[in-house]
Amino acid sequence: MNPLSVENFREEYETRGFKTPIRVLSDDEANESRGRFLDFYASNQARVQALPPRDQYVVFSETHTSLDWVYRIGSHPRILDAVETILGPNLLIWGSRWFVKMPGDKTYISWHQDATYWGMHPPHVTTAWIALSESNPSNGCMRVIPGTHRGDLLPQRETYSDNNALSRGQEIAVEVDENQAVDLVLRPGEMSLHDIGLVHGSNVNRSSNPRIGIAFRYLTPEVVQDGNQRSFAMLVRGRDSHGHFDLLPAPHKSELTTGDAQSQAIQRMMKSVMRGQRS
Ligand SMILES: O=C(O)CCC(=O)C(=O)O
Repeated sequence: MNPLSVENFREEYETRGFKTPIRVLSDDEANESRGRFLDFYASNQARVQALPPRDQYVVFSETHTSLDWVYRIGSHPRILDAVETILGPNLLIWGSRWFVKMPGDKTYISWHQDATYWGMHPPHVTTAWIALSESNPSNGCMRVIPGTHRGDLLPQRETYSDNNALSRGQEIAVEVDENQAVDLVLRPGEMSLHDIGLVHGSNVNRSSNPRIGIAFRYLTPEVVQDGNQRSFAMLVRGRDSHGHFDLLPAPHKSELTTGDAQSQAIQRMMKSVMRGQRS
């Protein structure tokens, strides 16, 4: 990107709280990753279908810590270039989560702000949501309320609703003006970036096409997370001279095995859910 485009990119993100669409994967890369995801989904389908959407994070979270092909998506140079434009040259992946809505699923995601639960200071955190299928209003694309990252955090309540893909069914407890909502329509291989404070959510998939995407949470090494327990992260660009997170190595396996890094990562994540910091 030339310096003027970098400036415009950052200005748009800072003003609206998001930037979209950004082409990051080629068609071949997106097809290959979707194929790998569908194999992963098929081998975990029984487990996924036995769980309400609220609990499916145990299968869909933190796979970048144990699956090499997921790690390759999160460390893709074009994704990191865009994230670097927002956060600067030193980048950690703190978490990842597949957000999947197959046709017929009742899964939705209530309006929420990530910052309420993650306890990150300073809030130098952005999410890259990468589409591996079409993502549009009919199959329940992500929706955002522009500019909401700039105000105070809104009150949220926990509903523990089964069909809400957030682990505690957390939702904003005041009225959200849906007339302001923007649909983040993405083609396979495109992504959006959103700020940790932005109000966002998504509706049920009412189409006959799957909606498949993965969200990576990036932060800068100076960020500190509230709480006594150290969290983990992966350094994907630059260096970490702060040491606030336990750094995990890149994975080398293409399939999950019992006792691997993902299980440990999820155990830690569940502890932070219990203390109220994770979605
Ligand atoms: O996938 C969605 O519709 C919502 C994703 C989300 O809540 C997030 O990435 O923080």
